Amino acid sequence: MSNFPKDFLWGGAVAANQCEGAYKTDGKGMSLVDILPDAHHGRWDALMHPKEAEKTTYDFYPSHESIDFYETYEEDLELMAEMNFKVFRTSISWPRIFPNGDDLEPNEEGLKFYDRLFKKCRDLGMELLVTINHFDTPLALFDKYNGWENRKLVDLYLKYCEVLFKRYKGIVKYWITFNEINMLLHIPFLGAGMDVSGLDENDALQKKYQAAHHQLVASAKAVKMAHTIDPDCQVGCMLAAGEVYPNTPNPKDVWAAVESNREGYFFIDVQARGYYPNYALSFFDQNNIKLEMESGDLEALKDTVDFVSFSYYSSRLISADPEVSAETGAGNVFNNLKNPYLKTSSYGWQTDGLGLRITMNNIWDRYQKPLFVVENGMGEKDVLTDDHKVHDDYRIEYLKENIVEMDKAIEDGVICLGYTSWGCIDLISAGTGEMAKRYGYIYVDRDNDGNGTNKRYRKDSFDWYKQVIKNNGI
Ligand code: BGP
Repeated sequence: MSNFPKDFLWGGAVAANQCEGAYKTDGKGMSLVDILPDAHHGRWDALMHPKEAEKTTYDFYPSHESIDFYETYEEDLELMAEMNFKVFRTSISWPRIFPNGDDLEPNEEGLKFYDRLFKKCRDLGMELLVTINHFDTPLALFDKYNGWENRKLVDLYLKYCEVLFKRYKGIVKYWITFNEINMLLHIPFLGAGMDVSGLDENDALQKKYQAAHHQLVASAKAVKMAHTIDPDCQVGCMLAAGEVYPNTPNPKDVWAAVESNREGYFFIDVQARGYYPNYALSFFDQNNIKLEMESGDLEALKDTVDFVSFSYYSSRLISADPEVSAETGAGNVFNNLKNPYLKTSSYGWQTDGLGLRITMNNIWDRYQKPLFVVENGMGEKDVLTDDHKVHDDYRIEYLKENIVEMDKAIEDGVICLGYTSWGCIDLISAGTGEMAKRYGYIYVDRDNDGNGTNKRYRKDSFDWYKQVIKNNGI
């Protein structure tokens, strides 16, 4: 017996910009990520976290075609239904709906794509979990306003939300306002469509927290709007989670971990509790950060989310000692230390199933709102054999370890709505821009240079996950 409730939502997750391709089709405008190929020698490098820019290889970023999900979604969703998916997480591409971000009317052709996609999901018996903004703010809003630094984005985002909530009332049951909202502090270009390069640390912090305030207000107003338009839908926030452990029992390391954990929780504290936490107000004071607010903002923040969703790939490790911290390992954007107790993938990401249980318990204890694990998985360079098989036992092992610990977290008393593992079908990696870093149960025959048949093949993990869902987690 497992502890998963019988209506637990098993499924998988993708994001529009990493799988749809068709980047100019049917009136779509350019998004932040669509400029990557051109920007390799210019803008993009400047906008990345310097450490990330060094190690990434953006020679070819096939986001323009990606895996052509725009064309192949029917076949792909059927494969997901074959795995018994109860829910499918995707995002809506904002510039498909508002190509310039501030257009007067939405782009009907863009909406029609999501009409078809969502209908297919529902016909196959899958609920929809939809991220409203997943790293692809319209490029025009970056050029015109420097993204979320500008208050104007709040209204433009809400206009976009209103179109979605009205059109997909009764169709989309679960919404997420922003993908990994705390990433704004680490990758402000992707997270908030803004450039803070060249600024000193304090000015950059000021701008990032101002943008954060705008997103937090926009998110809270979106929650209220969604509930008014469709009282049956649920709206969540999303954290790039992963408990930060202290490197040693030295209280200085423990305190560094407390502060690092708070940096992420800051966003969710506001979205799930409805007000700025004291530690944040004090941090703003100490760093001379002055948030510009409009009257009514603090009141608006009181509309809190229905559930707390998060991505979890691994735990993190921190030291207060600058010399130790210099030896940062790889991982999901945050430069964390390598934990000697954990296994490491070829991409340097570590596996910590128990860390998922710890993270879930901590988030649950902090907010007492239902959780949703909306990203988890292992990115590896898979090999397609001559007979079109992929023996990804390493992925099965990773997922098994995480699912077993999620089961224990539920036994601990955590309420969790569902689990959508990341990149259920191979897609473009957000962090490396590669096709080769694969997370899927479904292999897509396309390489980093865009070569291949683009055919889909079931990996070993496909059959394994199908059984996991069938047996509700056993
Ligand atoms: C998360 C993003 C996803 C996804 C994932 C894996 O931060 O929300 O978009 O890509 O990380 O990261 P990567 O693609 O870099 O392996």
